[in-house]
Amino acid sequence: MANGALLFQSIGYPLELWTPHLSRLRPDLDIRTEENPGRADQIHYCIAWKPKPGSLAALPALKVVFSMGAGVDAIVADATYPRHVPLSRVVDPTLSQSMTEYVVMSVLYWHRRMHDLQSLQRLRKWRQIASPRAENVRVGILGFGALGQAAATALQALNYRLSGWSQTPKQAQGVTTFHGREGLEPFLNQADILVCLLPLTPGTRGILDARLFASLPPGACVINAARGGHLVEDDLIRALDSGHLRGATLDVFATEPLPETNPLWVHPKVVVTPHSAAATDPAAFMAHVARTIARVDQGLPPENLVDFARGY
Ligand code: NDP
Ligand code: OXD
Repeated sequence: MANGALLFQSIGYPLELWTPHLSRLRPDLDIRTEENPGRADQIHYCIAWKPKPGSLAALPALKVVFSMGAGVDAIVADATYPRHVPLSRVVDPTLSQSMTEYVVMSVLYWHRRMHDLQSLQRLRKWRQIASPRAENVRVGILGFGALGQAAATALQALNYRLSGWSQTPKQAQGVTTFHGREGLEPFLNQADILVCLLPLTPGTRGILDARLFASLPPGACVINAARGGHLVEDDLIRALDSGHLRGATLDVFATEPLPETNPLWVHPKVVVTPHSAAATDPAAFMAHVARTIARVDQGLPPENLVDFARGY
């Protein structure tokens, strides 16, 4: 019998999609929900996505918090988060695969002028549009971590010219790497298609702004699959309307769901998707939770720990 309960908190998804996977792996685990949390001092593990501020601080016996997503900004933003409790995030091949699919789809869409071809189809116009060869298209990945590196590997197989930007120096075969603030400008200057896969932290909030867009080559395209807080929406609209940027694919927004009145919905150079680039796979996530609980029971540290000083 596990000597502590697990609480599902504010996950925003139907629980029945998730709990059976964990119950199968750990039938002994006392799984509780927000509706019936029981005694707070019995809860050792908590699964959270966008927890109410203060709610984790109210659990005095917590050993680990599991973020249901790769991005932990909504959890780390809670100033009352009990920092002595390790926060474990999702790093998983199924998530990397989904994000890779989204990034490859979006890069090909802008590279192969799909947006223009669809406009021509609506006008019943038979006109061919040439695209450069992939080896002449420079794709820059802003945030060269678990997801960025997985996407880069797939894009390399299609012959794109890859670069990556990270906080610390990185080496990756066939990828030109840049890091830190001083590496940002040269990285941007050579990115025909920019893919944002950064975590949202005080250092990256609002990074996709007028200054950054001005540093991209004319005709560049932007793909944001990270967080809406990275993007200054008005700056993007201005850069698109001026013709400096050719197009944008946006999966994430400052306000989600994207309000009906938001001009991005109908902008002729924007593709909107509803935060669906890469969803956490319930079976894979619960396998990670069960594995981590087993590790903690053996006195080992949890996997995929968030560094609170860095914020990701
Ligand atoms: P990682 O932590 O593995 O990678 C983050 C990368 O960003 C690292 O390379 C890191 O540098 C870099 N980075 C962070 N801060 C800075 C900075 N200030 N300057 C330069 N580089 C920086 O994260 P993941 O790849 O797992 O996930 C990335 C994000 O994708 C998540 O935080 C989440 O917001 C988003 N996401 C979106 C989904 C969707 O459906 N739209 C689904 C899943 C995730 P270094 O390597 O040096 O630490
Ligand atoms: C995540 C997400 O961070 O789904 O995993 O956005």
